[in-house]
Amino acid sequence: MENYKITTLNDFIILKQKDFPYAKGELSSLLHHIGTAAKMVNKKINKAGLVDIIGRSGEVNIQGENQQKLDVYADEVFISALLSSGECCGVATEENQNEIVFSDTFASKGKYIVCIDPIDGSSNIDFNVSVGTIFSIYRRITQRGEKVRNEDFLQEGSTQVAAGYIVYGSSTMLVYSTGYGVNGFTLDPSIGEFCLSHPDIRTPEDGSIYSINEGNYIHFPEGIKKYIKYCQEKDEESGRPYTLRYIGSLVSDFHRNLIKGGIFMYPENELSPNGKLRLVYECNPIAFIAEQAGGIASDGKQNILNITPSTLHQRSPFYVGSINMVRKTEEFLAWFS
Ligand code: P6P
Repeated sequence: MENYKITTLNDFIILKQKDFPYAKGELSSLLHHIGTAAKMVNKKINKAGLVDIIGRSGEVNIQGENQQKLDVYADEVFISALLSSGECCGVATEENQNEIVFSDTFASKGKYIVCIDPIDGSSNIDFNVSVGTIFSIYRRITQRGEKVRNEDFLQEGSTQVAAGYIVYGSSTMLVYSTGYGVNGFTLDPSIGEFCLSHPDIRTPEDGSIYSINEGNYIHFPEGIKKYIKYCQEKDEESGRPYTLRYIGSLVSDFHRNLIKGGIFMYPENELSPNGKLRLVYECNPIAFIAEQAGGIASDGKQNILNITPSTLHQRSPFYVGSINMVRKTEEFLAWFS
């Protein structure tokens, strides 16, 4: 008899919960609700060209960026799912200036807070380029039952309880870690379930892909200019020249490099002195996944996960992926700073 055994995301969450004798299912419930919200957003994205969900909402978000209709929809769906989980007492999202406090009695007893970029790369939606959702889960610092406060959302990335992303691409995948390795689930639309497709993802220590927006070359630090030339030199022993792959959607670029090996770079530059990517809800969750898979993430000088955020929307230079490639980049930045 053929083996039709599939492990759905919910099967896996419950299975793994058994590894934690003291787990009461709170984190499991939170992850389950994130999975449900992801399916709802996926449904809209899949019809993006057909229903009135692409294009600008006419609003501008707190980043001063034109809000896409999908940004607004996804923000509302994930916030609503997190509230209904009863395990989350507040959310920080890219679309809102301040953290959202869940003041209802039930939710205010939640043990966790979530930081999320509901749709990363949303400007790509209108051109059918893949986009993603990125999330990060922490235990709250404030007492359960109290109102969540700003400091609950400004914890060092190394204290994350879990992190993950959804990539809405040729297939829709949810990849997450609770600190015990990284696992990937592919959505099977025929049964509406995320099914385990990439168990125990490990990223190669070396890769031959570098991902960076070379259009900003003249604005990069000297060390990054030199590293890009290093990637392009011929050196058979180290497999150079490397291949440049850049989709312009963090989750898609990172996911490809996580599986194949490679480095994603968004440096500080003359136009954006601290880079473009947000520490709290983009860099930290991606860094957590990278490290859990055997990779590393740096701001060019230090491990991203060791930075204590000062503000919700602060940016950071970001170098993430195969450990030997990130370390080489740090060397070039040090040599040529
Ligand atoms: P640039 C998308 O807007 C995003 O936030 C990330 O998903 C992506 O990696 C980056 O910005 C692309 O930025 O400046 O190269 O277009």
